[in-house]
Amino acid sequence: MQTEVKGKIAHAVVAAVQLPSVSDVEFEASLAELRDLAKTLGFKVVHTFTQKRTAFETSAYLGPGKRVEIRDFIAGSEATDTGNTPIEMVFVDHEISPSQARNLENEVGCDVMDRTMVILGIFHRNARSRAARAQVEIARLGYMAPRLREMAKLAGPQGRQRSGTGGRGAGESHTELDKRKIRDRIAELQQEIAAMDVERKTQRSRRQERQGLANVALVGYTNAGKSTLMRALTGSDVLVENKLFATLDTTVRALYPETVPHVLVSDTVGFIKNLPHGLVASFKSTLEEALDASLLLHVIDASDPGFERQLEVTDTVLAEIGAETVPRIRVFNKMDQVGDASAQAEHEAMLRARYPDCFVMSARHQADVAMLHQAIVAFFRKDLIETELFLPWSAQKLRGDIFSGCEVLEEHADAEGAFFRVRGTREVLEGLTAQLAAINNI
Ligand SMILES: Nc1nc2c(ncn2[C@@H]2O[C@H](COP(=O)(O)OP(=O)(O)OP(=O)(O)O)[C@@H](O)[C@H]2O)c(=O)[nH]1
Ligand SMILES: [Mg+2]
Repeated sequence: MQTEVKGKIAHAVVAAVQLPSVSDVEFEASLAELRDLAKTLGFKVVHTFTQKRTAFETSAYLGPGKRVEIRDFIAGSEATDTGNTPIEMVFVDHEISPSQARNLENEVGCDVMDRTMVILGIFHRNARSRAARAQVEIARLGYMAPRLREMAKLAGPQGRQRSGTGGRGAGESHTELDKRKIRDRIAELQQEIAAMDVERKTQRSRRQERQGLANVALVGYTNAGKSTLMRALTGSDVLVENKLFATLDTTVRALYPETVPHVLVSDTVGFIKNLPHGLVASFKSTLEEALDASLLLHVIDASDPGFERQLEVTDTVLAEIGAETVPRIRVFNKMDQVGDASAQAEHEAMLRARYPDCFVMSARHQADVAMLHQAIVAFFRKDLIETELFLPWSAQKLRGDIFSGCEVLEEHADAEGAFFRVRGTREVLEGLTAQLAAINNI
């Protein structure tokens, strides 16, 4: 996307209608988020236009007076003698129809992008892997498909006349053809994704087969600090950026320093309010990692004034994918950004009162990260049991499995074999006992 004009960052304005059902706080939070999204796309938002209406204006989303106001503002920015940077884009905080977008563009005299297009644009730009790219393309095609007919209608009265004659007019068949092409392409991409899913499931079950692996998934609103925590908890170098939707693929790493049981941490795609429907659907498979997890770390940016709304959005999406029953720890992050020490203490007290058992921390403080590490380990250790195993000399090949899957508390040997007192998960211990029984029966 062209966002640089003569070495300067492209300027833009935001415009939005406030419907009666939307509170001022909610409205302001949504606008602030749209400005962040615009920034992520590389624009500088220099002005915000708002308007209270009982409904969106049918032809061009905003009422006529507001349209003129924006047109004048944009025309003023283009006046060569002022040294101003011209406005390149109007961002609209709702999903609007193509005809509304076209009419608005014509009237204000610059390009218009709605919220859905902005999010799709960011996803498109940030998608790295084959799977993420295919998922984003499906969502983009899905966004375009229902708009083709309307776009054809906009082509003028001729197209309508032809299709009105009873037979299939040129305009109509063109739309149909494009629609079919889109359908075919979506089907093709879905097949690709299905194949990748099979691969991913195999990898996943292989991971689970490797004894005693426990899974934690980091979930939460975009920019909450999930990848930063992933880095801190696993010593890995996953992508961290002060941008929305920096992460689109799930990455999995082992908790470091290593623990018994071994814990795998996955980083997931961030959530946002009004995530375009196509994206929710396409990213479900990514989010399914969260379903497989035994523990969710729900990361929340405690320094964001709209954190409660973000928390609710995440809870809702998790419920939608059926993950509401997975145990979770709420992690309020970025506490270092919450004012001075007394403001931080006050905020922390409020959070602890409202969300019992939550974690309040900063990913930038090593001591906090170490405590979270401990809390994760404690969660998995509470299910550990102790038992004794006897390994005859003939079964020494299981020795490696014992050491990798359990914590060995004691070991001694005699002429027959080795005794172990071990601590591990029920599944691992049952697995080992079954293997030992099989060996002893041979
Ligand atoms: N001050 C402060 N900044 C933090 C903290 N944790 C993360 N950040 C910053 O917040 C920004 C976003 O962090 P990420 O880890 O990329 O966030 P994310 O949740 O993975 O975001 P998406 O991948 O977009 O969903 C980065 O600039 C981080 O450096 C924290 O505890 N304190
Ligand atoms: Mg991330």
